[in-house]
Amino acid sequence: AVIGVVGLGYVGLPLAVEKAKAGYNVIGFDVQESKVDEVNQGINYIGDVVDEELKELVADKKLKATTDYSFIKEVDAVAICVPTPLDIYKQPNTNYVESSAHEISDHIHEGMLVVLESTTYPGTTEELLKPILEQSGLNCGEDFFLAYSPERVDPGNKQFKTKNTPKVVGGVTENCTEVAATMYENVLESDIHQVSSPSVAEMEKILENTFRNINIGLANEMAVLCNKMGIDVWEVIDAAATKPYGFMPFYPGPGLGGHCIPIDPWYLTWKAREYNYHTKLIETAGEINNEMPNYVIQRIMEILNKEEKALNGSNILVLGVAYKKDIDDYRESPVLPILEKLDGAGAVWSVVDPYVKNFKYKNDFQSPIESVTAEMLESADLVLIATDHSDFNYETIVTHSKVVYDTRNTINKEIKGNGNIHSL
Ligand code: SAJ
Repeated sequence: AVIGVVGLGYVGLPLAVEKAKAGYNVIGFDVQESKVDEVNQGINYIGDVVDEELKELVADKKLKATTDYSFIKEVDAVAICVPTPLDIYKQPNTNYVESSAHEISDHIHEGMLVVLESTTYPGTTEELLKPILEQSGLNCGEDFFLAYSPERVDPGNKQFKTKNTPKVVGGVTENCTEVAATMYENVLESDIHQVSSPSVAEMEKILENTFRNINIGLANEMAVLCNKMGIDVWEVIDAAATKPYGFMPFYPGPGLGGHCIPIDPWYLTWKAREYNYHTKLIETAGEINNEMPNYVIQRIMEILNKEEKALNGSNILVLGVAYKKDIDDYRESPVLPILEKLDGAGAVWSVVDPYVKNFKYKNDFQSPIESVTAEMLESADLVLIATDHSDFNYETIVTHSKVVYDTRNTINKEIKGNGNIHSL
């Protein structure tokens, strides 16, 4: 059988590789020529995909990529794995989903299975996708099958990958669910959990990520309060985590990054308005998380004041710009607003990141310094640990820095500084 994957990013490329490894012939579709070319040369641009596997699958003609969506007519099943971002008004932008649906609708044929994997508001599959696909004249549930199955890719997670992470599947009709579940059973080793509709599957994904967003917001609120009360919030969380049931630790940080957790809850907030419902908890957690960059700047000012220095004119060495440790993705990274606020306060900053090769800052690109040196540490008025990459040598950092502001609690207790380490 031939399977199509539309969107060759963090979700689509690993999925395409797994489907090819399961024995399907896979055609990957992407609008970006560069991604298509790299896949066809066996070059993987996603850390989680193993180079050799991709090379082999491409060489064996099990996997190819194209920008020509007319090849959709050759596939028996197609998974849509395109971005679902927010626009500047925090409104859902489903343009990529819609344009993919129109391409598929132009080339859909009898018996085809279409699965939407992108995280989106409940109702997208049945209200948005289904009508576009039925413009082909084919009927959903009879002539073609349509389901929603959320992706659960955790970039950088060594234990849970596409292949062994349980999958939820909800079809428009019973047989849509069956057909979609069967396809995933042939591709994945993990449990395939069937639900009664696409809306249930869409909503459960939003619940997963909103759960994280809100609990991180709670951790951040605790951090701000504990700082005022002179209580070590990290010690508090570790103590709470000794509870063996009913508690799960989340940690405070400089803010919420990534292309999912800060974004997905707002898809629900937007849809809830259609039902005259105000998602107060989601919005409050969002305000708390979005306030963290300001909190970081305020703490930096406090710490510099103790050294009788103003932030204005100070040299700030920022360690890490990626939105979380040991990955190269800086989308929505809280470090970006932190840099803007440092600029606004007249500070001089430079960024070190061993993973992120360059990042878009205001209207141009910045290239982070690959690795940190003793000289850089010594010449900084304050060293900000923004991303707790494993590659940083925290011993060296503490030894050579005048002042360290560790927003990730990475410096473990063994590394005794000269009292120059400040926590979030
Ligand atoms: N963060 C905190 N405190 C925490 C956990 C995370 O501040 O306790 C921050 C991180 O630094 C990061 C952001 O939140 O900036 C998001 O981190 P994340 O760990 O949720 O990672 P993502 O966004 O790469 O991937 C998540 C997946 N991660 C986990 O469940 C651990 C999962 O929720 C989804 O599969 C994925 O989003 C998605 O694509 O929806």
